[in-house]
Amino acid sequence: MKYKIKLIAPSANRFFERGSSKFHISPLALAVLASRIPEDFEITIIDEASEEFTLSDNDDADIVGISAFTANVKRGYEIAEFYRNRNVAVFMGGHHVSALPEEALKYCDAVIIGEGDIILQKVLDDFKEGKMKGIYKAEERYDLTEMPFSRLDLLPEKVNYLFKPTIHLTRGCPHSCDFCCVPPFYGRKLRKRPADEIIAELKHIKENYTQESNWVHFNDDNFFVDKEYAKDVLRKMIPLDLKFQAFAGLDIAEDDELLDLAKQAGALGFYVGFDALHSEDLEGATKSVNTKYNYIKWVKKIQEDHGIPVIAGVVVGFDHETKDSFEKLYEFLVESHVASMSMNILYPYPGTKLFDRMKEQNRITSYDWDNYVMDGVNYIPARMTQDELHDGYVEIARRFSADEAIEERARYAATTKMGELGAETIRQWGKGIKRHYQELLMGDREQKIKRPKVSVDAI
Ligand code: B12
Ligand code: SF4
Repeated sequence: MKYKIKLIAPSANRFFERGSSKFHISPLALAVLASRIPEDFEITIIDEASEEFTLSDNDDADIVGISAFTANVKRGYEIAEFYRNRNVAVFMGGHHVSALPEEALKYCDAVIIGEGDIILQKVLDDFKEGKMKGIYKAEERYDLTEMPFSRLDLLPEKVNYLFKPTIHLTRGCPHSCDFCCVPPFYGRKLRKRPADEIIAELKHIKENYTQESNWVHFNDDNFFVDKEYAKDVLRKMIPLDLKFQAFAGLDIAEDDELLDLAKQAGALGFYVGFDALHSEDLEGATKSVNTKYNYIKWVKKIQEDHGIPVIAGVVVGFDHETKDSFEKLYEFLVESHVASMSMNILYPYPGTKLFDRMKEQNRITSYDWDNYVMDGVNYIPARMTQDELHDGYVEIARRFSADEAIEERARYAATTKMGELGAETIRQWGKGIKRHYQELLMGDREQKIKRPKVSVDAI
């Protein structure tokens, strides 16, 4: 008889201040971990934010594994306690519990710190012997060779995921942005899957999961850190006839060969983090258009010369910013003609240098992880109030997702190498961000959570 293992990605109690807990993002971590589970286990993956799932006394799981980041960890703890109270073995992993394992251990039997791929075997062996308990730490970094194909077949079929199917090629990041969990978690050395192994998995994905769209999403923080490696992968991807999106740094604009290859390999858009290039000096980072990196020129190069739309990854709330910074940011978004935007308020996530610094400065205003919603403010900004930060964020979102603004971007795209396809993609993305920002953020501002009213004088 097989052991029944349930891998759960909890929903967040809410993802937005207004309380929505639906957010359709496929949990790649669980599909990757499932590929490591031996055959004497029968695996089920539950993605609570996307499918119906009720905690039930009739649940027949023998063991439960829960993946959590900060925004969904409290729901994760509720689920863990539910099973543990019914004598089902429960273990947890992921970014949040890796940073705060002692906190997590109050709710489950075992916590895995770091990458689960290899250590999972030991956890499951201990479970079979009835001794799975305490903290397990992935001591060595996985070199990413001979990685089994992730078990995308176990993800809920009918969900219209924002990104699916997904794959990742690399781990680690040489930069050290102080708000980011990646360097402390994955290390600063970039590790890369062998190109041929990626191509084999991409073929498998194309045959089984892309349907007629041939669409795939790369979940790497930045697919192009090692440009020669990226070129090798891209060259080998061309015959596969895929379409893809990936995260990138703006420095790709300097490499025409790379951009040509990306286009030929099917690049439909790049999420570009506008802070990555300032990683060594975030305090001095500025969203002004006159940075030494000359953002506008580079965005234009990627979009106009190579026909690949850029989605700006923007974080607001850094210490150098004031309430006047929002206008400059919006001007930049308009002048650069970025095709779309993904904007986040700065977060002091546990495990980051930013968290330690803000904690020491007594600037963190909430340790209730349910408040770490996408549009929350959980710290005292240095040069504006919390409300000024939130209002500035909402105002940018409102302007950027207005119909005229979307249409303006689409019209511009049609006049460049992005062409009509780029224009149509921008309209589709526009609908997405409009839904995302306008319905969820602006809908009923009365229901906003009450955050402490703190002024700049308080620090
Ligand atoms: C791609 C990505 C996205 C994409 C797609 C996400 C997806 N789920 O597919 C988008 C852009 C939509 C996104 C959105 C968000 N993201 Co994101 N994202 C990432 C990124 C770059 C890669 C995630 C990934 O797929 N990695 C590949 C998998 C295989 O790795 P993994 O998830 O780390 O899992 C490994 C280990 O963590 C561990 N593990 C994980 N779970 C478990 C469970 C068990 C039981 C065990 C044993 C082990 C284990 O083992 C796995 C294999 O080694 C990471 C950064 C990073 N490199 O991790 C940020 C990251 C996960 N995101 C982050 C955040 C904050 C978010 C948002 C909340 C942002 C926001 N404020 O809007 C949303 C949440 C959306 C959601 N519901 O997932 C943070 C999480 C920090 C935290 N403490 O909460 C990260 C770490 C980036 C950062 N800021 O530092 N994200
Ligand atoms: S460049 Fe991106 S992944 Fe690397 S440390 Fe900075 S934010 Fe994190």
